[in-house]
Amino acid sequence: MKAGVKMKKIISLMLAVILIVMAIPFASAATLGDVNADGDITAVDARLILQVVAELRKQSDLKNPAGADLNDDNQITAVDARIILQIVAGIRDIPAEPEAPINPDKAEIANLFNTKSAEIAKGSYKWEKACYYVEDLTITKGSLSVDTIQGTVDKFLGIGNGSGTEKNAGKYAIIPMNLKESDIKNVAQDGNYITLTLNDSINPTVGGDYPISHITNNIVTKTDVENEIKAAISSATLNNFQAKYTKVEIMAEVNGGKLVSLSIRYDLEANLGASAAFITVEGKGKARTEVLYTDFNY
Ligand SMILES: [Ca+2]
Ligand SMILES: [Ca+2]
Repeated sequence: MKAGVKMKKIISLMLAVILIVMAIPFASAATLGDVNADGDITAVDARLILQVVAELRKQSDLKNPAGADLNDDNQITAVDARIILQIVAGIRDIPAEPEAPINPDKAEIANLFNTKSAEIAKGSYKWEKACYYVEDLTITKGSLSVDTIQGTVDKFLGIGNGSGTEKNAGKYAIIPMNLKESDIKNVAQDGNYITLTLNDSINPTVGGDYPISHITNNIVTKTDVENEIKAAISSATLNNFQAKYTKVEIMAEVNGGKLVSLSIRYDLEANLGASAAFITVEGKGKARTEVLYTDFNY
């Protein structure tokens, strides 16, 4: 009898231990990456993260907001969505514990991007861009046809999607970068992925000494806008114009010392005032451009 009681005690103790052991990994594995908290990590979770990145959704609106930062760098970026897609594709394990982010040296990273962009600019590549309004162009004063101004502004901003090879990349072509340590606000590395954010640029020029000018030729200037507006309404003059480039981010995948992919994204906040005859128009808008470069042929 005594042996039986002892055995029962041992079995119940073992059961308790098993239950506790089972409960621990289950709780943590279910949270990271499963942002809609449906118990699975799927492409839906990646899409939700991208919506947060695109500001179409707030992180706090996610059922499991804490599960969105997969690389534990304290920010929600496209890198987190990509990690999910890699998990979904079976080429990456669910991170059991967030890895400590590496904060590489800014000067070193600037040098890496300058060297690598010069290499890939010489070869061939594929590019794909999306440009859309985050905040539509709004006319704050005046009554000149919004459609006319909108159409003109769309054109100079490059609103819409596009893709191709380096031969027709035009202003979206990769340029040998001229990044300086002082351009870089933040840099983070997650395995082969390096993400850096740059400081804002106000009224930059192509090839000028501005953070955005150091990474792309796709710069909108007052002259560009003036020419476009004059082409639409010949009597119009552009009285004032301000282009502010914010949220400038470069992300690259580096493997074996080579660049595998490169993505450049930024917001352009434009304020402009134009007049034609007796009409004065003031407006503002905010567009986001994302360009992804792949298939590098060195
Ligand atoms: Ca999910
Ligand atoms: Ca993150």
